[in-house]
Amino acid sequence: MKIPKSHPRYESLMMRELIAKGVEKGITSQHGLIAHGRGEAFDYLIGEKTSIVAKKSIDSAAALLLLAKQPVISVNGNAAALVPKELATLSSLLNAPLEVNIFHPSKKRELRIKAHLENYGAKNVLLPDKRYKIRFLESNRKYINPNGILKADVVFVPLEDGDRAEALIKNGKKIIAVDLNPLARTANNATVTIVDNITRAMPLLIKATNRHKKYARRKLESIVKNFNNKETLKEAIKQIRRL
Ligand code: PTJ
Repeated sequence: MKIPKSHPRYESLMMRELIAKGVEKGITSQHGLIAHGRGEAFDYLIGEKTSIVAKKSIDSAAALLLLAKQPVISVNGNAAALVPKELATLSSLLNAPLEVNIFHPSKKRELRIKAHLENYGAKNVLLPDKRYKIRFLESNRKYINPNGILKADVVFVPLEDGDRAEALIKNGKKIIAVDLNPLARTANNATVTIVDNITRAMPLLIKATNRHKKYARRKLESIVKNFNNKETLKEAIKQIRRL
């Protein structure tokens, strides 16, 4: 469907279009439509723009990713549909693999997500391997790649389901989440939560990573040390209440 640029909800409608197309192409699950709707509701509440707190989280996320020994970017059906190019760019900037990890099991969808990311320039896309799993998790998301999440110290997990974020933390990983819902379990379990739409957060994260690449390690460490996720979430909730 052609959406006129002059439409007051142009960006929001374009996102819906990407998600709907993702389902048609077999990249996004049907449940992804519902998850997107939940995200939209929270986006409306935060004013559909990146807040100052979210910008701080993005700074801290970039520093944490640059300090990581083995960062990995986890990709599900929604993230792949919304920001494939940005995921590929972040992956090459950090020299970090993208790892397909989906909640609703489908080998076919995993392969389609991988091909879709590669179409957008991704060079290193890993798939889960049923011989390897993380502990403390029952869902399909427990299966991981031995060269990806298994070895990773920092995992970037946009649009997560709360269970896995918690399990990854219990497995000793640091987690960066992007979630529009500051009350979500994922948001509360993550090391750094970016309360923003992934479509706005990804370009800013790429910019911050490029900027921070020039910083000394000590400066990156101090950015991470001065970040407090609980306070960030409290502030994000306060902002919604103030509207
Ligand atoms: O591809 P799969 O099988 O892995 O499935 C992916 C979904 C997203 C369907 C699955 O992980 C799921 O059901 O997720 P949840 O539990 O509904 O959580 C999704 C979270 O992402 C919710 O807290 C939403 O508010 C949030 N969210 C949705 N869209 C966006 C978002 N956050 C940031 N940007 C968005 N565009």
